[in-house]
Amino acid sequence: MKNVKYHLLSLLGMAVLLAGCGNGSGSNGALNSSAAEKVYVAPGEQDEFYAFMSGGYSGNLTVYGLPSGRMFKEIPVFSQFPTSGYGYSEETKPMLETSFGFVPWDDAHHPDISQTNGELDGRWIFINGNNTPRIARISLTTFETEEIIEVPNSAGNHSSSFITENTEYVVAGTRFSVPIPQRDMPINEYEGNFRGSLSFISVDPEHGHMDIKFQLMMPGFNYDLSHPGRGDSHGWFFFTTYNTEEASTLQEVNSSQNDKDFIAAVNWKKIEEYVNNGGGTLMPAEYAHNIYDEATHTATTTMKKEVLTVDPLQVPGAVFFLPTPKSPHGCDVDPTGQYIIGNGKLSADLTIHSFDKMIAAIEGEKFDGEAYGIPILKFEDVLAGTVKSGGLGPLHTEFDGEGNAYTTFFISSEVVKWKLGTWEVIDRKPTFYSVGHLMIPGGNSRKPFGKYVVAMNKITKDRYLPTGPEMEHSAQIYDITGEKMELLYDFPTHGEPHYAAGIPAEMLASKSKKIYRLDENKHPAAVLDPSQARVERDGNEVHIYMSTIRSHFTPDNIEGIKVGDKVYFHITNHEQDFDVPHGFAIIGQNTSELLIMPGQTKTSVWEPKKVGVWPFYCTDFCSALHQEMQGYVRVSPANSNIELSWSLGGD
Ligand code: K7E
Ligand code: CUA
Repeated sequence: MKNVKYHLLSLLGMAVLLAGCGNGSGSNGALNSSAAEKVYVAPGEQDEFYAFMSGGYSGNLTVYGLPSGRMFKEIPVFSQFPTSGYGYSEETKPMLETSFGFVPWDDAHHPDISQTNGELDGRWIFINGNNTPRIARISLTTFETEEIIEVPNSAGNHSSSFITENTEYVVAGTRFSVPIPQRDMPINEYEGNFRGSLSFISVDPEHGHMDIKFQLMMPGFNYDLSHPGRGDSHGWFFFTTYNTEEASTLQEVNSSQNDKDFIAAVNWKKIEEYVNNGGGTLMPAEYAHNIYDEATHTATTTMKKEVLTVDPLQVPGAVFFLPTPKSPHGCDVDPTGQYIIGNGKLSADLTIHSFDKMIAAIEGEKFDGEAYGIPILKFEDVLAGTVKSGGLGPLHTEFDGEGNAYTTFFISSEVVKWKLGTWEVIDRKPTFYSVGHLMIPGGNSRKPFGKYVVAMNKITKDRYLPTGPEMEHSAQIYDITGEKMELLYDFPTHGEPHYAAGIPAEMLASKSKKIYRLDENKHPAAVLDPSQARVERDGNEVHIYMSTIRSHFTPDNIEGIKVGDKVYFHITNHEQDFDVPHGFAIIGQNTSELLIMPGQTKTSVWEPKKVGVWPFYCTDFCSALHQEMQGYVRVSPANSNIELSWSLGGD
């Protein structure tokens, strides 16, 4: 048995080698012209779908069009982004505050679009920060990050961020179990002492604001991925686990000992009821809650002090374990909510559990022992079927809404299409190479839109012109309208996309915001009329209240600044036309430029270190006279007595 496991592990390692063996030179090498037509979006025409791809280690979210594969935007979420000044401007710095201080980076994995009745509603998209556990909410009107909540008692926030059928909760599970509360203890005392928290974060239906409703304190396994129940299984949430061995060293081997780990089935409705009736224990915890206010264009941080925890043993009938083979990774639920698919990443087969059978087994109290007091259901009692795939290393599954499922295989580098209910394999197509997640627009909802599947590959190698040792990852789009999948196109993606979420363009395009209205600007330092532009000194701090419009800054020349001052440029963009931002940069600035949208106010801090006359300028080519959009700051010695003065345009 052990030999088999080692064999599988070495196969996992071999994927990299396989990828180099040119298994790409086969059937899909030459595309026919009909494939080209299917992805061709003529100049001036628009794509059919938006695709939001997680940025992985970029910490951000990228927006693409399908089928063209054109990248439209990178939305900064967990990482500072000099392109717009996100995380550098005074207004947005609070978005990156945590209980560990300012953390300007994260590893973002799983975007998920808000739902109503199990269907995409296009209001918000959520994404997890894996490393310093956080969940972000991004507006699908402004395409800006509006809120980030830190998740305490979590470490490796990976089985996140997936949402329930009516966006009641965005769910965040810990990948790594840790001591809770955190404390100084020997690592080799992990077993029985570490715990895994599963956080249910409520989402206000009106403004989307998040709040941790409760954290379920589970045994010290690794909670890898999760998905909500839907339809009949609405009210349940499913999490894959691995390292049920609770190994704390050389996990590569030691976490692969058990033939089966679990899918944890959590009846969150039951726990919600328990909590609403006063159940649970408040425990001290420190975590940041950051909210961006669109009216003031400013984010604020609130440090929260406690969190409600729930011991699963206190809520009988709320949590069960479903044995699932081979260190499962993906945990996917089909559009009807009946089937829960566990992809054992060291396996060739897929395990599909039946929700109805699970309920029957629970009602019949047919258990196969327990783990830390949580009942384990019998594998045979909950098994709906097995897909004998013939592939190796299944990771993730999506659905087309026509009764078919599509599963990625990392080791054998392919997407396999199979039928729900009969479990027969219908088609398989190679990917180039080593595919992780895949995405069908709406494929994680009751109503998938079908049409395309996008495979997100981990290894690019020979697909594009080489760019040194580092290459962008490669996505591939397949037409899935026929019985057989057809590879249409490759396109590079930014960072490492893990999951993605797609939505029909028509659901977002018409409501996409074009400008911020100047008359609605509530920023305390906004200059709503150029006549209010001014410079004020307060000790060593100088505040410059500035406005911009094509093609000048008001004021443009400023004197009386001294070395050692801290100079705040509060800049309001007076444009009220779509797509006319102005930029701002000044020599020696230790932050990034700002990109200020029409009607918006942003602030940059500059600490002049050298005497001289220093220019600033607009960084965005905004008009024929953009190159004239500039000004100067005269910086005098610290002991100078030059008075503050500025010019408003007329000399
Ligand atoms: Cu890359 Cu969903 Cu983080 Cu699998 S995860 S690939
Ligand atoms: Cu404003 Cu260039």
